[in-house]
Amino acid sequence: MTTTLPISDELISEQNAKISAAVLEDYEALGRRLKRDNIDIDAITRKVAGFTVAVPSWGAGRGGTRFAKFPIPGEPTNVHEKLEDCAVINQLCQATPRVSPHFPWDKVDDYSALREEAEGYGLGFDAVNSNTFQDQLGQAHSYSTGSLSSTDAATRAQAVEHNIECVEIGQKIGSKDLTVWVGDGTNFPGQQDLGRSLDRYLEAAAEIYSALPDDWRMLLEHKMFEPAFYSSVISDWGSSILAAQTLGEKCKCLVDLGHHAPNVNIEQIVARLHRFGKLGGFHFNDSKYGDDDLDSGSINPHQLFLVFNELVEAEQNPRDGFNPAYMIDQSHNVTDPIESMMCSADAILSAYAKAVIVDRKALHAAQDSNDAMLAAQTLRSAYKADVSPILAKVRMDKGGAIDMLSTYRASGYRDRKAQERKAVGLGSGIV
Ligand SMILES: [Mn+2]
Repeated sequence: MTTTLPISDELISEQNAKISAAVLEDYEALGRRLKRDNIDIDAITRKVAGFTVAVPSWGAGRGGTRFAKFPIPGEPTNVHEKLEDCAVINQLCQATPRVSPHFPWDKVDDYSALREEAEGYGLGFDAVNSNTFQDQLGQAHSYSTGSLSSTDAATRAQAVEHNIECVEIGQKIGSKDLTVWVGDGTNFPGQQDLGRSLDRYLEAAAEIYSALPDDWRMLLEHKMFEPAFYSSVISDWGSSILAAQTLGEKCKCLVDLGHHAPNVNIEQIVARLHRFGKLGGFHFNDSKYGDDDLDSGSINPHQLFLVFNELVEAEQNPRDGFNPAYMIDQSHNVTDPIESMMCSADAILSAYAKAVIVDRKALHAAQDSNDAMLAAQTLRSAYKADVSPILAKVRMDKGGAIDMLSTYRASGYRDRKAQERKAVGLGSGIV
């Protein structure tokens, strides 16, 4: 199949030509600055060029809140259009070559055709996401009583069956991970027995686990609250790691930045999960108050850097293997989702690059000699570095856009799609 990318290469080159000399100038200046600290900028650039993060198929549409969704003209209305938008993101940012699908939202009749369609855009598929947090039309049993932990055996069986179907679909499209997030929980003290509901969850999850192919992983995503507001069955990393350890080797934990109480030390959770070989995935987003699903790095870029500091520490000193599935998981309520995901990929790569230039030897030495200030300043020095010339050069070298936003806007892509695509209906958003 020949590759047809949505944005013309000529436009990208034309836009890049206006600023490529400035990028190279800034890159050289940064190279000289890093060299004084014995850091080889080209080595950092190679690491950044190798870093990728998946985008969620549903992120290509405008999300929404529990209150409203405000669609934009030209928004994707099916998985094919979502793939096309994801292709734009990857073409311009050159860091998001995989799409994480969601079922049943992305169901089609022919999955090998879907895989080929994605490959035509230079895209592959990442973790498959199941959905047992909402009822689908014609579904036999309602998830109003929960899914994997429901008190109703038939509902649990239906949830298990759906997850196994997701694995089967995933095998056809080249995925290797199943991400399981359930909204199961309670709104009233005493509504459910907190111990027995976890028993039911573990028993049902074990059935999914036993259907996993050998080279697959099951990623458990915890979330403190919402939709359940008193208790959630897999509410925190403690419940998640205990469940993952109970289920077995192929079961890992997935950390979503927004799924914790405010001020929780998420970087420490990352380090803990890695310590026990259970860090399987990470969902990037940002938040101010709760599970806000705001754009990565838009509120607290320093926290993102500290998380990456632990991820890079784990990458360089893997204990029991280290191969986390990285994905952007955001809801775009007031922006064009393509713009949001390109800028988020940039924020994520920037945090990664800063974490890579941390002088780890100096950091470990300061830690071992209990020099708190020097340790903190070692991190701070990397955080303060403006790594944008590295990111811009990586994009330029890979054929992406130096200035993603202006190139995307100059392409008129969304306006074209507004003419071609049917309008999206109103409705409430996604969680
Ligand atoms: Mn998530």
